[in-house]
Amino acid sequence: PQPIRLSDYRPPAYLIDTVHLTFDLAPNTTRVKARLTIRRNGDHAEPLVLNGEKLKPISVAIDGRELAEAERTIDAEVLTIPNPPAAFELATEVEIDPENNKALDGLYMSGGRFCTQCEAEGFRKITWFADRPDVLARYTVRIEAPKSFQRLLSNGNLMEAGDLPGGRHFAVWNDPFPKPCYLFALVAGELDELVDSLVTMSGRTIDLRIYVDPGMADRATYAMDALKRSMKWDEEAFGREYDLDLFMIVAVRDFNFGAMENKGLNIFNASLLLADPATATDLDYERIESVVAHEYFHNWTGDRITCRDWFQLCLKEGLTVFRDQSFSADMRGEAVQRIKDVKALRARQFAEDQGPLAHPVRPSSYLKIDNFYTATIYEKGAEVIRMLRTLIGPELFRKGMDLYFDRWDGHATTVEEFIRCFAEVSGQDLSDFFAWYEQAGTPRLDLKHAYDAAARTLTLELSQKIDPTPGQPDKRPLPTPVRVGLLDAEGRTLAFQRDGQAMDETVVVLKDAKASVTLTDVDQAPVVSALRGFSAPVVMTTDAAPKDRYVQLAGDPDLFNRWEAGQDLARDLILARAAGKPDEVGEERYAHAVQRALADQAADPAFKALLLALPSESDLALARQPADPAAIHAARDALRQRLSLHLDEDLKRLHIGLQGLGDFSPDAASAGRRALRNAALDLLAANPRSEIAELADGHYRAALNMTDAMGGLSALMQIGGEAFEAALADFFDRWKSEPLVIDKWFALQARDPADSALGRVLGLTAHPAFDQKNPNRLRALVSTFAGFNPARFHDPSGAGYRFLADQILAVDGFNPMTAARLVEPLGGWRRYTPELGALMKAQLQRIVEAPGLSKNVYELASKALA
Ligand code: B3K
Ligand code: ZN
Repeated sequence: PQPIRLSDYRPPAYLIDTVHLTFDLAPNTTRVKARLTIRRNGDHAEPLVLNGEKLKPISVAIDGRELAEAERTIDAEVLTIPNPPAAFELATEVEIDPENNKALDGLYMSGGRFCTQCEAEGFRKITWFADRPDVLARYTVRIEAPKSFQRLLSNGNLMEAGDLPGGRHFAVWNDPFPKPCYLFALVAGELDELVDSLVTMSGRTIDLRIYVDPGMADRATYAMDALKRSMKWDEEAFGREYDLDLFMIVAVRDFNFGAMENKGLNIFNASLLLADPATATDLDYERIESVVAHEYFHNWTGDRITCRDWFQLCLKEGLTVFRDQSFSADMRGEAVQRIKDVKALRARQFAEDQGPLAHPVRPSSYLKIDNFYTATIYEKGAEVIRMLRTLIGPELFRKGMDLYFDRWDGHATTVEEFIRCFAEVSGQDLSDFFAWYEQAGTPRLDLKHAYDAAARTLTLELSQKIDPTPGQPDKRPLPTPVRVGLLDAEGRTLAFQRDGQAMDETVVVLKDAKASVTLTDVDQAPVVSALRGFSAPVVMTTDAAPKDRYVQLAGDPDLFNRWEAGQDLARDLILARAAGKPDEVGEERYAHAVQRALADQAADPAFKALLLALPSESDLALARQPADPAAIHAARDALRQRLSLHLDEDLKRLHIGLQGLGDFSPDAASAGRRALRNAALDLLAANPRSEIAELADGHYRAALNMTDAMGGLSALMQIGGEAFEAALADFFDRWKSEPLVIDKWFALQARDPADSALGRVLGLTAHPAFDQKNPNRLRALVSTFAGFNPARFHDPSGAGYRFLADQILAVDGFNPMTAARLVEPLGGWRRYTPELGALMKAQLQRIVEAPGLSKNVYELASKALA
């Protein structure tokens, strides 16, 4: 297969100004009529080529005249019309089969309802169209269906609705804002409605509606609340007001990813929309809040201003993630949010960036764009924007955003044009900065410090290095902002001067491969607190002694670095033990420091919960190679046991003291207390004694909400045995009619590191509730196992790898997009011991050689092998 390249971009040969669609909905035989007003773009004699896949042609007419077969050609991918007029109306009719569309791309059915997913290239499975993001049109959509499909929804405003003969009805929608076809949406079916409204900053009243499965409207109240807060926040933080009179969200059960920002009609995976205390955890609430915000924020960064081509994906995704992270920080506290975002970045993006699937934030070629909805484009894309704001400052950043909105509203544009806005408002040359978009790989930054007591100066020597990544052997230095503060031996802020200015904190920008900065007026040999707030997405090494980390863990005013110091200490201790050189004294000292940090009355419980969690096994596997997952697991467990013993009294006290009283509230403070209480139980379970087994069982049985129920169940899982089996059975029985809760039941077992768990996981594919066709269920078992259970996934027999490959190949037969998203865990094969690496590689080879493989899976599996 031939890759598509950024350098091959050409403006569209024809533009489409208006689109009239008529849907006659039927599960197996939906008819789609399209009337497109088309005009030639520039002076040329090129044919009109429209995308169309899996469409049964009924008719093709230009300006009312049906085209003869010789006047057009139709193949499996395109409709071609040579020599069309300069401006004309194209009328087509096709038939499609939504019910048998198990790829969940285009128009398909979920739970007996019609729904769509068009990004990136699903619209071509609905009708013939220029399926590219730089063709913007105004849409009018008429939907006709039997009345059993109660709600008929599409983008924009409802113009007309009514009855038709034969028990049928119709609705007509008009979207006044020009949009690319990937933002088209249609939903039809029986749905309950939650209604609310919001008055915008200019005094307009917006009608807000969330549609969910019958009986579930109560579970949408939190999403509605998050939507209203998002709308207000975007007005305050970015001056962005909502534009249509109506904003709708629909929840569906079968969805390939999280949610979709279709104009005025967002479609969500039900798992990211529905919540109540009994069925959703605090983490679910947190994700719902952030994804509702993310999709809403796309209205400006994505919909009003969209991407010229799919290489520019980060233009809308990185920016919108940056916006949703900023929103969540305002809702839930900056430090805690930042720590969580960085943990996710390291877990997903760093692994990607250091392996065969590494690609730049703006890639330059692809086979299937669906494969590029990655942590690099989303999360690293957001980090790049965050650095931009750090480099030019928040005021100029906001000015640049205003200019961007002003200049590009209603258009499809590029990352260059976006960056140009900030260069203009700041007067800075940002051409070097642009390399962050073009260069893959995680920079490695090293910091050395030298204090001169006589001169009272501190010299910081910074250097950076980026390893080669596929297709990019040589790297240039990247302008990297490093936020730095100094602490005295007691952890108090130590003021200093830079360029004659007194300050507590400064941003050193490392522009070249090396830089040296001298701070003056430094009273004593300081502890250097560098890369505060994780000011750049790099791996940093320093010459700091462990004692400096202890000072930071005890009191760095930068809470990110306070947490990071604990992680660094724990990582070194675990890796030393995994290498057969345990540092028992260091482990005791660490446990003692954590104990003191826990005792800090001023600290936020959510922060303390994060402090209690050791670096993840995958994080540790990245830190030293070749990685031996079994040794890492055992070493991490040993440190957990030591912490558990050392903190026994404290943990028990926390567990009792934080017991929730009164009604459940999903707010951040309450969630933080639950998080700390469950983290305490989790750590207690690392050192199982009968009293702890009873405590965990009691915790599970007394749980009044899903957060605590899962906390109890997961502690019982660590302990194992009959109490766990009984609770697991009880949980299934209690929740068997709630698909989102049963997903948790599968995911929990997939995470079980016990030796016996591999057999259980393999067996669960035969469970009557397992369903490969439902992406949530599939991911609950398969992705959780491959991504979050390194001890069992990397079983020396290779059975874990074989299991993953079996699932990929089976799912690829009907849903290539979702199958491809399962490939990544095998991509790390070079990082593991040679024995494991060979077994992983063998499964990748088996995948690549499988007959009839999709382009999606082929692209990732072949790159992973290369
Ligand atoms: N834009 C969608 C993702 C679509 C994925 C297509 N393969 C959701 C989001 O990022 O908001
Ligand atoms: Zn997005």
